[in-house]
Amino acid sequence: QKIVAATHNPGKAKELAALLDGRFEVLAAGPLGLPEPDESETTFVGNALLKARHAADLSSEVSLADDSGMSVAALDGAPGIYSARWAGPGKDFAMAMDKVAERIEETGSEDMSAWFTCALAVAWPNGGPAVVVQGEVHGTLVFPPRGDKGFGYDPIFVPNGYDQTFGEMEPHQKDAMSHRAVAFEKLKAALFE
Ligand code: ITT
Repeated sequence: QKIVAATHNPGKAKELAALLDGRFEVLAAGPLGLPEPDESETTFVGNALLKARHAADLSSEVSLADDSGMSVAALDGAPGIYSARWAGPGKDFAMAMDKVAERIEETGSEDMSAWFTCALAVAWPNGGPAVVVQGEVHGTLVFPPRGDKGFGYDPIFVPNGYDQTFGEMEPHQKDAMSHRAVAFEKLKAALFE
């Protein structure tokens, strides 16, 4: 069975392929030449559904999309669905992580709690109902950033119960308990149980 991974983010594509664990032939959106849709929805679930539907319609293959982001308690949940956009067109996450630190400092809050959210959506090319699920992982932010094994905001996020940031963990450790892994378990339950 083929599946289109409807993402243009290589960090995500790698984690999704690891979670799918060879059970599907994964076709990547980039090499397929699928354009990136405008993420016009206001929730993770809405944007995941939009991206999965868009890829399924264009590729005529079953498509899996991921919409995700990091939310900071002291910033009332920002950057949230705007996590990618905080890094700008140059995808500068060092700058985005600095911005998170600065914004928290401006609030005067000492609350460093944050969480990652991942919505995963699967859509079929015939336009049937899509399936969507959402997973979260909670943790604490640390500055300066630590580790270069992950992507995005991984170097500033320490999941609860661990000492290392997502950026310091081995990929298999992150893949065992991340927001993406939690969502993936729910997706399997929704599709196959
Ligand atoms: P696609 O829409 O093509 O999938 P994107 O990077 O634009 O790629 P999103 O709109 O879902 O994807 O933005 C999610 C951003 O949130 C992403 O760019 C990361 O910076 C951040 N993010 C999501 N999951 C993450 C993770 O596991 N670790 C670190 N940062 C993550």
